Formats: sequence, C-alpha cells, structure tokens
Amino acid sequence: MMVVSHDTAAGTRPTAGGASGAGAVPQALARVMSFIDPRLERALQLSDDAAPRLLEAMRYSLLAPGKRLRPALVLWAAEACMPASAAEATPIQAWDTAAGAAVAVEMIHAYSLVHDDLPAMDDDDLRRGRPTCHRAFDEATAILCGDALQALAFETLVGSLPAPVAARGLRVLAQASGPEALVGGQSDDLAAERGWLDRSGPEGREEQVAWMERIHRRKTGALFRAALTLGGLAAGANDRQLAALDGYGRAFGLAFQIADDLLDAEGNEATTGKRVGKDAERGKLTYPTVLGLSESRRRAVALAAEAESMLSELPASADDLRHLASWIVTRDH
Ligand code: GRG
Repeated sequence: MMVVSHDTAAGTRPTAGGASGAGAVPQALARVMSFIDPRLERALQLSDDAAPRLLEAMRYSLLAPGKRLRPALVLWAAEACMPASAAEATPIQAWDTAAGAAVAVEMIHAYSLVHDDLPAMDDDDLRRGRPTCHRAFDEATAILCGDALQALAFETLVGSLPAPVAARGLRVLAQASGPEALVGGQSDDLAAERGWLDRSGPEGREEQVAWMERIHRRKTGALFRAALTLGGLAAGANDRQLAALDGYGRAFGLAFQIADDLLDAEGNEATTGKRVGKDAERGKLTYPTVLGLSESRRRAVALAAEAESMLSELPASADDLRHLASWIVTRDH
C-alpha cells in the first residue's frame, strides 16, 4: 500500500512503502508523475502572445498521460548522484534541482511523438490512448505544436540551472535532439522504410541487428542518455557517476526498444494506448522479426541486467533506476 505524502505544488517528493524491486516501479512512476505534471502545467503558463489554439495543442500533447519515463530518469539520476547522506536526508532537493531538466526532456519527447504521428511520418491516429495531435487539431497546428515544444524545452532548461551547468546541459539536450541523434535516427528509419537508401538494405541477421541498433541508439536511446546525464549534471555528478549513468542509459535504451518491438508484436491497443502490429504490416525490421520472440526477450532481459550492473558503484539512492531496468522489459504498456 502506497503511503503518499505529497504536496506537489510546494515540491515535496512523495514517499511510499510497499512493493519492492521491479514491482515497485509503477508506484515510483506515479510519484514522478505527481511531481512533474504540475510543473509541466506551469511551464505552459505563457503570456497572451502564445496563440490560444497552439497553446491548447501543446497542453493536449504534453499533459497526455504518458509514462513519464524520461522525467523519471532525470530525477532518479539526480537522486542517485547526490552525496549519499544528503540524498537520504533530502531526496527532494535532488528532484527540485533537476525539475527543469525533467520538464525540458519531456517536452522534447512530446514534440517528437507529435511529429512522428503526422501523416508525413508514421501517420498514426492514436497516441497515449487519445487521438493524435493532428487528429484532435489539424496538421499545421501539430507541426507548430512540436516546433513550439522544442523551443520551450531549451528555454526551460536554460532557466533552471546555474549558468555553467546550463551551458553543458544545453549542449547535451541539443545533441540528443539533433541530426546525429533523434532527428538523424528518425530520418534513417524513414529512409529504410521508404526505399530512399543509396545502398541495399542490411542483409543477414547480424547486419540487420547492427542496423536496428544504429537507428535506435539515435532515435530512442540518445534522449534516454541525455535525460540521465542532465539529472547527473543538475546534482553535480562527478565523471565516474556520469559514466555509470551513461553505461546504464546505453543498455537501458536498447532494452526499452526491444521491449517496445515486443509490445508492437504481442501487446494490445487497450494497454499500450497506441496502434499495435504496425511494424509487421509495414514489413519493418524489428527485433522479433529478425531474432524471433524468445531470442528478443532473452536479449532484453540480458540488457536490463547489464544496465543494472552499470550502477554497481552508486548508492541505494539509485535503486529506482535499478528497478526500472528490469521493469522496462516486463511492462505491458
Ligand atoms: C519526429 C524528430 C522525430 C522523431 C521521432 C519518438 C520518435 C522519434 C518516434 C516515435 C515512434 C516510436 C514508437 C518510437 C519507439 C520508442 C518510443 C519513443 C516510444 C514512445 O515512448 P514511451 O513508451 O511513450 O516512453 P510515453 O507515451 O509513455 O511517454
């Protein structure tokens, strides 16, 4: 039973007792959501100069009920990197320090989902259990909504950290969102799907796995790693701590993606809140199509264990991160 003591407006970190290990993750994510959602709302309290329809679309997309994985990674990384005594005494301090970074990363994620769902890209009608942004509004508004969320992410991040940390953080978030990461991975993914490649596609199992990893490392993994790094930077992490978080993020990102492919192959619309079975329909390379279901599951579990092992030198305050790695490969949404 969760013992909730939260005052999200004042910024208190809710606490809980109850389930342990991966079983505790849904409650831990619920605590992240109750901490971060009021801050997402506040970040969208803009002046009258923000066009009303645009602002409505931004609210619709950013506040939709996602898992808030990326804010969780930011906040839990910050907590893991606080000096042990301080983290135990005042975990809330770590969350408060990193809150702006957590909001910024969720904005980038929400923008990428809005744009990915557009007819010119993945052409989806359902996202987070609701009509996609361009369905609920219109295509032009959805494009502008993504553009605006992206710009606001950087404004939010820079205003939330002391200058030298902010400069480093901005570079981290910009790289993870840019042509060598999120956008580049998306572009190559589309190129493969639409036959725009100037070479034949990957052949043979190993080449296909390497191909998928190169796409997902950029399209999905880079933002997870940026989230962890930003949380660490906000908490004043040292290089060893940052390296541990990054090693965790690499393995976690791939484990997440394999699990996502498995959900597309085996999950259902009611629990995932999005259309499933699309990858197979489009003949897309996925872990289950290349490796089969059981080998994909085996790799996901091994990667989750690898992610957890990367945190061996971090204190007990990294436990939420540890548990998240095993939960990510067993989730149903
Ligand atoms: C348009 C620049 C641009 C990039 C799009 C995010 C993305 C790149 C594509 C989304 C397509 C997709 C399903 C990718 C797989 C991984 C992924 C990002 C899944 C959604 O993330 P979750 O499960 O979503 O964390 P919630 O809704 O819970 O936040």
